[in-house]
Amino acid sequence: MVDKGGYNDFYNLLLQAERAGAEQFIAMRLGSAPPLTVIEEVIVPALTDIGEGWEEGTVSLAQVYMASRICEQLVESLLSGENCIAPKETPPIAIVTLADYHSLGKRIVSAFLHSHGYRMVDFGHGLTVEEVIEAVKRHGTEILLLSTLILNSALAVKDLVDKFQQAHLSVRVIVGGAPFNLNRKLWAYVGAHAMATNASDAVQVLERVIASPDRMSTMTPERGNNR
Ligand code: B12
Repeated sequence: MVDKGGYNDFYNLLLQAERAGAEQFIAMRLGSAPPLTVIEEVIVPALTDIGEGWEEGTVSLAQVYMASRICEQLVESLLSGENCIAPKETPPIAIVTLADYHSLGKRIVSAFLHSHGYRMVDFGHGLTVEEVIEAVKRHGTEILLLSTLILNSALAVKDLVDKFQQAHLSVRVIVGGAPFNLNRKLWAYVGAHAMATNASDAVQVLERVIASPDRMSTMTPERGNNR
């Protein structure tokens, strides 16, 4: 059997659509770790593995769908009680899922940042390049966090960045999501300023992007994950 660290049982409960069991598993984990850690160390890797199973043909789309529904509700309930520190002074920040409907990553990243004092406008998910540009103009966004889970959506970031330049909009773009995690050079190829591999890294990367308007030469050098 594949070693799924501490979340093997949770992974199996998701595949069997055992909502009550999954909730119980998470409740037990909360006894020893805070909600955001449980999300990053249990829920995100279990869903990622389910996605890999789907790609390999061992998991059905119905199982992916049920697993994601259960996780969405778990994430919402875990995040609802999350404490947050006082808002920080920042340039206007926004977050959006470009051109696809995988919304869970965006939800988690925005909750992590919120709990660290970063406030941002959520443009929603499934927006086109043109809709994002309109929203950026309307809100005067200076830092845009873009989540994409489908490769085509990740490639559309290049078009978006080009159009920002053509429209003389000075927007710093931070990207994240499966295509960028799979190909560690993609963020630079699409013209983003930076990327982060997960929600905890997003906090650190956002801090650095706010502090320095220049494009990052590596993504999160402290962790040495610029493969
Ligand atoms: C759950 C899921 C779904 C759910 C989505 C439910 C929802 N409300 O989000 C459902 C079943 C609806 C779905 C549908 C589809 N899916 Co889907 N899905 C997944 C799956 C299994 C998990 C995604 C997920 O929620 N993970 C948990 C979240 C929390 O993790 P995350 O999004 O990666 O986010 C973390 C980091 O990436 C990062 N991050 C994310 N965003 C951002 C943004 C910023 C700024 C930063 C800094 C960081 C950051 O931080 C997050 C927290 O750590 C992935 C597999 C995978 N490897 O990702 C496939 C996957 C993304 N899906 C895929 C596909 C193909 C589809 C469909 C096209 C399938 C179909 N034939 O219909 C549709 C498309 C729907 C659409 N148009 O958008 C493919 C994409 C492949 C590709 N090369 O493009 C994947 C990779 C599966 C696979 N291996 O083939 N899917």
